[in-house]
Amino acid sequence: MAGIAAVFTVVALYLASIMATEMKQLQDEEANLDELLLDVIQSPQQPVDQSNQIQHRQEYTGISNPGSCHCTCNWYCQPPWEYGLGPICPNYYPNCGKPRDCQELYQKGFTRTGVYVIYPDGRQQGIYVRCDMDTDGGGWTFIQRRVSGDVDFYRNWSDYKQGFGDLNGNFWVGNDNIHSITAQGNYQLRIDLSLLVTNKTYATYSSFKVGDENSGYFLTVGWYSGTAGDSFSYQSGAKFSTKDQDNDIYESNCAELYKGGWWYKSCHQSNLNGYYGSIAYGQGIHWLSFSGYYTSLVYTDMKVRKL
Ligand SMILES: *[C@@H]1O[C@H](CO)[C@@H](O)[C@H](O)[C@H]1NC(C)=O
Ligand SMILES: *[C@@H]1O[C@H](CO)[C@@H](O)[C@H](O)[C@H]1NC(C)=O
Ligand SMILES: [Ca+2]
Repeated sequence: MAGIAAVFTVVALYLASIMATEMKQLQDEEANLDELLLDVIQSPQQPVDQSNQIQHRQEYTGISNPGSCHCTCNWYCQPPWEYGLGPICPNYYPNCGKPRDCQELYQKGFTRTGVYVIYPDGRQQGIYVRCDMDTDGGGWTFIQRRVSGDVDFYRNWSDYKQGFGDLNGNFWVGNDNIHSITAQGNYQLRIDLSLLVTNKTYATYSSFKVGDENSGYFLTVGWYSGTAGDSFSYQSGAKFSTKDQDNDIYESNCAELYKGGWWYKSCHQSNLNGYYGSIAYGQGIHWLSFSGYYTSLVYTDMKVRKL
């Protein structure tokens, strides 16, 4: 009996010593990482490759989502603050302090409507977008806007994929970007429309998602409310089409017939990327329940916000 007890004691002591060594190692690593973090905060300009440490730290603290921000540095107060560009943390946590949409900017105190940089879907490279910080509580990321006929919207697939136009005027933010933004959670869509400068209306959809390019930027939209009437639910379940890529379910090419790029089916009840000012049947900027098919809207915008 005594022999067995002695064996147990020896084994227990051995295990305890291994655990103590491991604890010591972990503590040392933690100290090193804290020093490293201090280093980064104190010398933000140094272009040091710390990808190994980043990975280690993320495993160590259980942070697996690079979009989640667990960094304590106050990047938002650093210039150039207008664009939400943070100079301090990015070397350490690649996406720390990088807003994923306009709502995150709004929540950090950027309450002025205008142009900002966001980093949707864990991207390292930011994109410029326009944020509406005024309408219905603010925090909206614009995906489309028409204010005049200055920008041609009768464009090809690759233009619609990448986006085009002028963020202070008329633009399409790009189908890849719309996909990236709406893939981050449950997004609602708000569409504001004007027929005349004095005749405004709007539509909201509590669910809006656009698939990736392989899906043809497949549209899933639903649950209308508002004052404009519902002229967008009809397009749900459609792929995107352009003059050079006919993905609609009509015998000819809707994008060619109606002069835009859109989620055409057979073909449309709304044509917000149509030809500015056109009074030809179906070719103008239409929202069927508000404008009909012969009057072109003078203003439209489409914007999204996470629910
Ligand atoms: C698409 O249109 C742009 C001009 O808007 C042009 O530069 C580009 O070559 C076109 N791409 C294709 C694949 O036709
Ligand atoms: C606004 O446009 C709608 C749809 O055409 C029309 O029914 C309504 O009378 C207009 N309102 C004003 C104030 O012009
Ligand atoms: Ca077709």
